[in-house]
Amino acid sequence: MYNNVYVNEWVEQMAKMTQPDSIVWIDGSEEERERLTKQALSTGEMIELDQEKLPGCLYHRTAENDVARVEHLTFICTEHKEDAGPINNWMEKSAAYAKLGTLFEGSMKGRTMYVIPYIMGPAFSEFSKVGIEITDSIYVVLNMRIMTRMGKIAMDMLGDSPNFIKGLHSKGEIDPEKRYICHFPEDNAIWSIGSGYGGNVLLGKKCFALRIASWLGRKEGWMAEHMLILGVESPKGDIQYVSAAFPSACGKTNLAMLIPPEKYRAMGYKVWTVGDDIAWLRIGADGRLWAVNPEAGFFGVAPGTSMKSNPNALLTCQKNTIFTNVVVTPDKNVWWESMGVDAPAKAIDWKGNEWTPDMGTKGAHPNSRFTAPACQCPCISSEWENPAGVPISAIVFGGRRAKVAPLVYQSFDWEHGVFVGATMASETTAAATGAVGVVRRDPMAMRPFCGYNMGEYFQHWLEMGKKIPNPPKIFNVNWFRVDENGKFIWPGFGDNLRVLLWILARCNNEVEAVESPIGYLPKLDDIDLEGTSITKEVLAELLSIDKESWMQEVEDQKAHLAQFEKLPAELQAQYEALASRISAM
Ligand code: OXD
Ligand code: MN
Repeated sequence: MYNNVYVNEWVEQMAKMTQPDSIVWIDGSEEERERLTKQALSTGEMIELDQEKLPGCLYHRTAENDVARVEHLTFICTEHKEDAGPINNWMEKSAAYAKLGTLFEGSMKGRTMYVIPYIMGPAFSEFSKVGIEITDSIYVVLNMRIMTRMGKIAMDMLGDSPNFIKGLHSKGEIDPEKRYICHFPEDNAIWSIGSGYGGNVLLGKKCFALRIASWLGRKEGWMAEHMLILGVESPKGDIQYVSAAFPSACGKTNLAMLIPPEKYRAMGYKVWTVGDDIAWLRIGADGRLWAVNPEAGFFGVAPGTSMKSNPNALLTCQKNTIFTNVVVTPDKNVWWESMGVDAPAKAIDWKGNEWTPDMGTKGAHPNSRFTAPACQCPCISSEWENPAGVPISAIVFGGRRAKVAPLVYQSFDWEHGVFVGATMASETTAAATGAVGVVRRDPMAMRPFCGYNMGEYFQHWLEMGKKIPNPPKIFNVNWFRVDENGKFIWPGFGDNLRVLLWILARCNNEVEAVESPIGYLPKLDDIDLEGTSITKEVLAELLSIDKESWMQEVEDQKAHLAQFEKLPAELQAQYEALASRISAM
């Protein structure tokens, strides 16, 4: 037990409801890690991997019915529906407590309750906040050790304050019919039951650092965003920081860990990772917007991660990593689809069954993951734990658009940039189930993660813009335009640095731009193509704006914006201005 009476009282109440056999207070020590690991290995909850090849690495398999975030079972629970808004699932607060209360009643009987104090953000930073997660899963404890700063340090930061986020998790029966991920932003509380999968149960991540934090950010004048943060170091040694929001499956982790093309490496350019998923942003004393990564680890998707697509991610997870739902080889190594190495002749798949590559089934679940400490990343920024954060020069939005969006454009100003973010969209790919090419609007990539009414969220963005004396410039990128054969035109990956350099040149007022109906476009000479197979003509194609496609885009945006009864008037005006610029083309 720790000394904080508010924590102790709450833990006692939760224990009364869930009735665990015992309570373990997590301190974050090495001795504790060893003890819990041993215990998890003895019950089979974790499997030890080859400790020579993968020192400190463990493996876990979730239930087959429990492999991803469950948006349809995720709720914002407030007193009034309008506070959750039109996009979120809503449950009335007391009804939600009652409904989940019956599921939590006695759910930890025969189990141990672990109490995990943790910090989101660097310890003792002005940005940072403390949470306590109660869980009956050792897997959760071991993952939270990687993803957050946890244990005694969090209680030292909390002191005797009542200001902590109360997270309650129980695996319950791992039954999709009895699975709920509920957020109570009015009470700083999260209740999650019936799942053992990361995004639903590592409550510091999506539940706290995005849903609850976005609510707190609005109340307290800061922002919690689904954004990577990276630094670009020039040959002169100065570093400028960019934050970027893309929907899932658009390459956020890859961009955060970008390796510059050969030519740029030779010149001395470097890219440094501050974060790959979440940014907390505040206005600094110097009038700029500053950001921290609230997390301490990466919870990355394994399939597709290779020495070609993202060597830095692969190198990050060579030790002290928890792998979930990938393939385990007979010599206790890991494998996944598109890892860039041959499939093992015979192995155990994510379901725990014998598997051979010719079976026609995937060995690793498409959403299988690695949980790895950020400090192990070869390109981790020296500033990643700076309590003051890093100053953001540019905010970048983006998505997968086969035709409509150009490679890059700059918004006219902050307000227009908020409109660009609010109408952001991505098209479904053949890799996902369902129809191909369906446009899903995902404002600021926050559709599944905004903890309150999205109309008010847009308003908050507008208010922040008025309060930041020297705001970042806002851009939109699209790495995914295709040619008439459906092939990507832009090479992507490391070559995306060429676009980032134009973005930074614009922030530094070093290059002019071409005004277009949708925003400022690069001049053809201002994106360096040397070392690529892209010609000026192809670049012109990548930057072209097709009137017909944009007429359709504007129509689609209209329907999207119409669902927000609290849409700020500024965004409606931005919409009308865009529509008339397009029709005048
Ligand atoms: C994630 C997600 O896991 O956005 O980061 O789904
Ligand atoms: Mn994410």
